[in-house]
Amino acid sequence: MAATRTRKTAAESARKDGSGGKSATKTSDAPNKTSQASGVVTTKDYDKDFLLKLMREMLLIRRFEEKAGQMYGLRKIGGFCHLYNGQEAVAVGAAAAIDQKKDYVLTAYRDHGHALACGMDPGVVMAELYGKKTGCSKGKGGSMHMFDADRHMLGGNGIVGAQIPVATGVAFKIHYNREDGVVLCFFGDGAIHQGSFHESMNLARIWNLPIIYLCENNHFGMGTHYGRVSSVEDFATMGAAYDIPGRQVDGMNVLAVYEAVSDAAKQAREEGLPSFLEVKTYRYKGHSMSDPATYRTRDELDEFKKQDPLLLLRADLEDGGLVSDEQFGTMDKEVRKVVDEAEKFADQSAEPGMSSLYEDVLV
Ligand SMILES: Cc1ncc(C[n+]2csc(CCOP(=O)(O)OP(=O)(O)O)c2C)c(N)n1
Ligand SMILES: [Mg+2]
Repeated sequence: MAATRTRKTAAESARKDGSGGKSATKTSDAPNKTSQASGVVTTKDYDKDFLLKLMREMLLIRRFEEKAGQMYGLRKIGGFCHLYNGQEAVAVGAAAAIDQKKDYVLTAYRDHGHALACGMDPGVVMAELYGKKTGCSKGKGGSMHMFDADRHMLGGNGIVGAQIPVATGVAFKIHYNREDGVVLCFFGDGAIHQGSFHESMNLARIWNLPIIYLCENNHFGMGTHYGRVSSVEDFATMGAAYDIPGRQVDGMNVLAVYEAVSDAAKQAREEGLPSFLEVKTYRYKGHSMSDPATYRTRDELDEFKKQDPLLLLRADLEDGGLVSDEQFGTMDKEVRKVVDEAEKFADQSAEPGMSSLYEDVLV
């Protein structure tokens, strides 16, 4: 077996700049203080086209989710549906840091944003929401099961934490075949206490697998605040139990996410080491379409919206003279058109035939 054990201590593994070590920032209900405008990470070191690409992708996800919510209300979409509004910077910043030709992405059920950030066609994603046969899972998976083998986007999982051991297996395949890839595994704060997460972290360190465990801490697992169900509030410390560097990241700042995932991917690719990122973000909508989110106050939501990832990046781009109000308006118009066309495509597509009920079913 190629899975040889070449262990390094956490100190040896930690990056020179310290980012591989845990950040001991105390978490709280207050929004993250580091904004794109005032924080460590700024737009000035980045290429304009790259920044505009990040902006457009976040905008596309926001407009797509708004449309999905609207169409759910009109009963065009049925079943489970979990929206990603507020978390756009996480999927976009992370996906921009990997190479999907050789790297892989796995995530949970709140997956529309990840699918779009991975470059999936908005029409195909919307058609899946509509349960149409032109959808990425032929209309039989729905909102929770976005999938695109060509783009190495291996889903979309409805069982909390189920993707974590699967992602670890994909990382083992890369390691075993001596490939150059890295696995980016997203999951929520509600998944962090699943045994499968802890078993996976342990195996990943014993075998030194090239995987990034990325916890999107959006503050809630259904209606429960993470602080009520976790013995530690700083999740980033959890990696230490498995000798895996942990780091806390501002998930409202797309560049902070991009940088953290770039570092982790480099470490995985060059040293074959796993890492763990706790990315602090906030979910604007309820858990799913039926949740009025009465377990939080309007004031709390409004506070987080003040550091909206799109507003912050836009403010930075405008401050730096990289984009004008008018240019932003043009981008928004173009993105809205893409989303309208995606909806039209989904609406006009055919339902899967009855005979397809038995296709792709493993018995
Ligand atoms: C194994 C398992 N237990 C319980 C559920 C029910 N459930 C669905 S979503 C959810 C909360 C998960 O929260 P989190 O991981 O933080 O993801 P988020 O919804 O915030 O994106 C739970 C408990 C489930 N789907 N699977
Ligand atoms: Mg959560």
